[in-house]
Amino acid sequence: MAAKTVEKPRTKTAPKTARPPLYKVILLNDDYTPREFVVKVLEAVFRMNESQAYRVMMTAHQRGACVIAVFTRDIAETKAALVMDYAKEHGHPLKCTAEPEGFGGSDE
Ligand code: TYC
Repeated sequence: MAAKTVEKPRTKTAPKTARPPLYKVILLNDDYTPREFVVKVLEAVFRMNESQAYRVMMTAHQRGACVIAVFTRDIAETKAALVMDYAKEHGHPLKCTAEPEGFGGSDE
């Protein structure tokens, strides 16, 4: 009987490409910034439609804060700064921060 060469099954391993850490952009509530202004800023900076922006604004209004979206660090920080600059220009104390995602999460 002819010898058979047994081929080792090749297990395909997906190349591991490191993903950049993500940052949450968080909208904070305050007692002074008008609701309509918050909605306008969210529409402009995060390209939300009015109902999406309204929902995010109301969540921050009722719970104190709301995660608007998640981006890489540069984009998150730039968008948070845009929100604050725009608010400042209009004399509103609106606050928006960028913070690393995942700390304290249960599924890491
Ligand atoms: N609380 C504000 C008001 O009653 C509205 C507001 C909502 C402000 C969300 C900030 O992130 C905010 N006028």
